[in-house]
Amino acid sequence: MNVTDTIAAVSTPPGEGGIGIVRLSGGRAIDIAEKFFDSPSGRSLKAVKGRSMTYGHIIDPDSGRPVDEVLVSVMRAPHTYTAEDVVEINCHGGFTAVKCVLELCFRFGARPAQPGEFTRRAFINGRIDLSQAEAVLGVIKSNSQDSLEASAAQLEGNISREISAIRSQFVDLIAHIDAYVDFPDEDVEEIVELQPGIAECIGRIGRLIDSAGVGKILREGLRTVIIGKPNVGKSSLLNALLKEDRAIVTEVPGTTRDIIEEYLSIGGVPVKLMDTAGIRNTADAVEKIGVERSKSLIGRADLVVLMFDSSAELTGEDMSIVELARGKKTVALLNKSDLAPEISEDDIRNIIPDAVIIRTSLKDGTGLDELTDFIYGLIYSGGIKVNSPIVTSTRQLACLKRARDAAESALDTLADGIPADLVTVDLMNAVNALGEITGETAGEEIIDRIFENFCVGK
Ligand SMILES: Nc1nc2c(ncn2[C@@H]2O[C@H](COP(=O)(O)OP(=O)(O)OP(=O)(O)O)[C@@H](O)[C@H]2O)c(=O)[nH]1
Ligand SMILES: [Mg+2]
Repeated sequence: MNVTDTIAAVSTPPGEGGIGIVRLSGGRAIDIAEKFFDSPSGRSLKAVKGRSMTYGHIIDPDSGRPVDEVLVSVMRAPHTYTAEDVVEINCHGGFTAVKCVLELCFRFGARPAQPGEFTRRAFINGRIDLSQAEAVLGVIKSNSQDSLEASAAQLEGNISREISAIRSQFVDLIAHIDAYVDFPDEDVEEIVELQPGIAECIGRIGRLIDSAGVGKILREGLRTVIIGKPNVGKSSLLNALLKEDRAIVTEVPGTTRDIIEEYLSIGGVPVKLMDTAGIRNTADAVEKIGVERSKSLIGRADLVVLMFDSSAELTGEDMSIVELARGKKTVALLNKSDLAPEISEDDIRNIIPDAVIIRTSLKDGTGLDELTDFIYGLIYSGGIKVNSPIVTSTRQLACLKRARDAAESALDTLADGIPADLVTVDLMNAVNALGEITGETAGEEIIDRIFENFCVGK
């Protein structure tokens, strides 16, 4: 790729909007924009130093016809998104004006940007590393407050800094071994010191690997299935959490016949919430299919919300639903707690010994805060906080696992009494695997694959 050419694309989503932005980046960006920009004050874009916004009109120089009234941002290299000269033309939102301005950019020498090419240039020009480039995508795609916060922290460099720190620790160890091999007599006892250093790096990598579980949930949402026999209040729970009447709620058992799926944010955590058909033995063909589907969802759930109607005695149906959730992370809700109780918490503990039990009433909102706290605590366990480095990319996770394997193999090599210089091979593998995360050692193919996921204009 020729980094010195100038690229252009529409950076706002297609369709009608308040404004539409055409973005140019590269050595000729300002020059090209100047060709069809006219400022009433006569101000030249080329005169801009640093960053500035100028009011004016886009005029097609060949026909002399006005295209749009615009505000043009000129941002001089290197303090820009791509680290090159960048021009952003703020047109009135709408398909035609934006398209005409883009065509003018092409006519005067820019070429169409490829998906993610602006961000790719930021990477190539060293303004951000690969992990930060991936975070840009994370920010765009984030679906809750917490996933945004994790991606924003990654964009700001929290993963990069941790990776670089571990990587340089490995590099120090390699330098240490090299010195030992070159001058064996001087530091003989020092070679033993390698073990704690490597073990410490493995621990740090392990913490990042552990965070990927949270990362996956922040990316995809916590898969949560509400199950229970008919009429216990499953759809009422979905509606209460969504704060809207999404699912039909009636006093007729068997109201919900299909799976209702909604994304929502519970305490900042993205949750994919599924309301299911009440599970019971039934002859109704439609209901039977619904019940079968609920069963298969349970298998893939991260969390099962098991609901009981606390105003009625436990039945055989409740028991068989409890069996379906065995082995899954479960929270038991004793719903309809506003009515006279027929089931106690001990009754639930007898059938689910380690159950987390919450009393709820969807009539008056009791227990919803407790459920929110439970979900939050479920995700941020083991010392992982929303602002600690959270690995949200499967690619980064794979690199971390390779780095850990290599470091563990180095420990094995040391333990086997194999010459120290052979340990450096393993440690180099670890260094390279970590370098793939930030991009120092990532090949063109990996880089291509990352930017393929971006949209044009980003
Ligand atoms: N008193 C009281 N009634 C409730 C509560 N939660 C739900 N209900 C009522 O219970 C009935 C059934 O509620 P749904 O939310 O439709 O129950 P469901 O589990 O989705 O039922 P199916 O879809 O038939 O399986 C409705 O009349 C609700 O108004 C509660 O906490 N207290
Ligand atoms: Mg229902």
